[in-house]
Amino acid sequence: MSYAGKDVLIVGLARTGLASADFFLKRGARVTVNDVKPESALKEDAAKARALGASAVLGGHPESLFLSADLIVASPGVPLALEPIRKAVRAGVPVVGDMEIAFREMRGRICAITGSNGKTTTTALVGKILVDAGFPTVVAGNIGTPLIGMLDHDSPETWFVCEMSSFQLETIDRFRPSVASILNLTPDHLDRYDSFDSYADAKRRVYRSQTPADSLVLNGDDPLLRKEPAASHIYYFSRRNSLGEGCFLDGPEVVLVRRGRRDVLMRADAIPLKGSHNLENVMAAAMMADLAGAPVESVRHSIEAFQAVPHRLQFVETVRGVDFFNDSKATNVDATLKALDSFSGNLLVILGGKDKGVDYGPLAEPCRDKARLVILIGAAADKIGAALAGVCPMERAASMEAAVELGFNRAAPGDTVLLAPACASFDMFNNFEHRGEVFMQAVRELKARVG
Ligand code: UMA
Repeated sequence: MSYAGKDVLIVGLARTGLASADFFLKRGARVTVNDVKPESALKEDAAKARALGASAVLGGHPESLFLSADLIVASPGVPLALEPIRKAVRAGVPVVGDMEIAFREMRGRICAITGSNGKTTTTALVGKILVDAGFPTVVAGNIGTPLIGMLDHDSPETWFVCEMSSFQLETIDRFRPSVASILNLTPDHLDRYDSFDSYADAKRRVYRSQTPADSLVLNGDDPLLRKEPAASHIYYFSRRNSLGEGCFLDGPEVVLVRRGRRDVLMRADAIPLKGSHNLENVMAAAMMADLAGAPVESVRHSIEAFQAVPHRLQFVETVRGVDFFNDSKATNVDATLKALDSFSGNLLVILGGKDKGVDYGPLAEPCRDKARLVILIGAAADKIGAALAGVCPMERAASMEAAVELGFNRAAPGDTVLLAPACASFDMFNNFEHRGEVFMQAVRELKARVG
């Protein structure tokens, strides 16, 4: 497809916007980048976009810009419900995301991973397994690197291992992964979707262009994922049952069953990641890597050598017998439930942040069973406090540093202070990584002070 001379409008000027501008300018398009934030908030990125050769229209979304474009590329953070985007769609202007554009040009194959939780760990693990097995591999997408910026590494042998959010799946069209996975479906992002069903439908788009030659790896333990009307070949992963072809737990062993063959991958207790949800992530990753052609031996070695991804149940320090874990990536209730499930008890849990319109009620039972104290932070503190009223002791902290201090002061040796906030971070921090860094820094300072 030729973009030469076309008017391309890129909405959202951050990582995806800049990488997209670069892509289209290199192909001779006239590129305008547009962002709701004013010039003063986007100085560096606006300068970079202009240096590449793009025009920048900042501080709003003027309709005329959208209606006059030949193609609109929406960044993941930009909702398609934005009025000028809706008008452009009605006027017949194509609106897609960077992953669709990248796919159309790519010669390599895609392994696409979505789900409500575990995407980043699973994506990183599949990436590591394929690299270790000697395949040319690119890891991209929601994990932090726009896919459209990685095409310099494209070849017919390349595997693009992509973490895909529901936002990114909304803007695909012909995007067709050779291997796809939905890890689980639980409520999230209900501030952007009108219902859980429309969020789940966005996730299901990952397989809609797949053919019988492609593979789909689904969580057999998630009742919502047991009857997917996919054209592709379905494999399951399950901790409970053996469900035809897939990756299953058989007593103490993880086994791969496919194409009439059964291989023991490894013992489950040899997996270095904490928590039963990570066992699921590992099974999904092993199945996908197997489908991509990685030898079983190599898959096993890569899993044994895999370290937790930063901010996902990451061990930080032990301070006077109190363990500190950073699960800042627990940005929704289900992720927090999984974090709580990974510990047997004696927890001091830091909860709160920016609310995403969800019900915190499901946290009550595990907090009653396992939490000695819940420490509330951020804008959602009142809402969570109301949902957990009478369940367990609760206290508030005005900052992350104060939360760490409070957790340590209330803990006894053998206890664990766990940051698993169940909320987005944007009320107090730039993003979940920033939140996790501030938490870990506060823990390190505490250790330096008290030894
Ligand atoms: N903006 C507008 N108008 C709007 C909304 C946003 O102009 O109505 C502008 C903002 O002012 C901002 C820009 O859009 O300047 C931000 O765009 P973006 O959020 O898409 O930022 P990117 O840096 O391109 O990051 C995106 C993903 N962001 C989101 O989905 C919110 C990153 O996922 C992803 O890593 C990156 O592309 C590369 O693929 C982050 C994320 O939070 C990690 N994802 C969510 C999650 O994991 O829960 C889905």
